[in-house]
Amino acid sequence: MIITVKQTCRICGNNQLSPIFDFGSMPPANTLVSKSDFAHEQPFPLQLMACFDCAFMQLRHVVAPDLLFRDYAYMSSSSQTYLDHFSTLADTLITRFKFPARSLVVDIGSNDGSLLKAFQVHKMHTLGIDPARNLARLAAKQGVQTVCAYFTEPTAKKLVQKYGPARLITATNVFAHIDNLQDFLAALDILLTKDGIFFAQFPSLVDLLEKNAFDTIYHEHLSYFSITALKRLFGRNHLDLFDVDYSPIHGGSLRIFVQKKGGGMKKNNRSIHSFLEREQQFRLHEPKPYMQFAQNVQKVERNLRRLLKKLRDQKKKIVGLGAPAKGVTLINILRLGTKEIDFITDSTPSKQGLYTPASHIPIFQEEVLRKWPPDVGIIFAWNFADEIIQKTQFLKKRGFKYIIPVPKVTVIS
Ligand code: JHZ
Repeated sequence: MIITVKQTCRICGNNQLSPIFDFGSMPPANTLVSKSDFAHEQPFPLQLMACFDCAFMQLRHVVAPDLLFRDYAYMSSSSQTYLDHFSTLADTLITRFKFPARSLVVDIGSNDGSLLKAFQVHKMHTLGIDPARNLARLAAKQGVQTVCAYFTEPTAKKLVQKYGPARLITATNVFAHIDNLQDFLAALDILLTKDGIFFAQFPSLVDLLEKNAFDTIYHEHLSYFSITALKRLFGRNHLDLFDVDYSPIHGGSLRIFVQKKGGGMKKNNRSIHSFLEREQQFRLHEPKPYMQFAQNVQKVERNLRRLLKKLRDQKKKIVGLGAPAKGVTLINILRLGTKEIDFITDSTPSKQGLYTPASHIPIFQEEVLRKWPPDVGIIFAWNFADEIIQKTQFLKKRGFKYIIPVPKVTVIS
């Protein structure tokens, strides 16, 4: 089955989910295409639902994971900011939990191995798990042993037999991709040592709604988590959420620390409560913030479309800076194409030479900005705006303008 409908809440089973926004039919955001693919592209519905009981959002449709993840365009190493972030994250986890050298660290959704490389600096044994064949091969070539698989209960059984249990399991920007959370948590229970730690990082629901990051809603992201929802989820699965903190990465991410029930880590009640309180104050249990969000989405759609038309009428050359999954989502929500955007640049070699799905805007390497200098650049990778602006200072001499699309359309000269 290529697509299934998820009628009930992934956390609590509630079958009274409320529709929040219908983005229409959209191609998968990370599936960049070549000319020969144009005739075979397949869009899928993208509809957002909320469970007010759990303070949680999920997609109504689940696209078969093999279609999204077996050949994956996104690479963690494509931004220096992100590499630095991983390096700090590894330092922080090693310092806090004092894992002995050569402890096993497993990264789920290990991508090109960027995070595990940062653990190797600390003399940890590392093992990556990722379903993307292209990335598993690439990571292995660079010295990061990677098993090409989804993290499920049967996979965890095989891994624990072959490699032994892990002291630390990490999952950065993976948890929202999992359809069957119960199976994922059962797999964790199998692979973690008794005193092991599970660390996950993923975009925060409050931040998504507050900062209007609607472009981060795409088929890969099945779930949009709050701490309220996660506390419920872990409580029911013999796991203990013992700490929570926050990182500004990717527009605002939650970081959770989990151990097996009865594990030795002291609960940071103060921090957990402060997150729960923030969610309560934001009224995540009520329709209001979700309805406000839906209005904000429409406002950005209107304003960006109007601005692009005005600039095009003035014969401005407009390009996209970065071709992240969220940029593809934004382009397709607004039904933009080469009429509005001449081309996009991206630092990831495997994205260069391809086209955005459905909208067919070409993606080039960043060096073309010197050869074909534009008048306006939309920073699709707005989470790395500082890095991109810094890198493209040479454009500013000519009165160049940047557009940042969210939380509201902003022009920077
Ligand atoms: P970036 C990814 O989403 C994918 P994306 C994933 N689905 C997920 O969950 C989220 O992260 C959280 C380019 N770039 O990291 C590189 C430049 O071209 O925002 C990347 O293609 N020049 C796992 O795809 C893109 O922008 C630059 O100077 O939305 C950034 O993608 C820089 C800094 C980046 O993730």
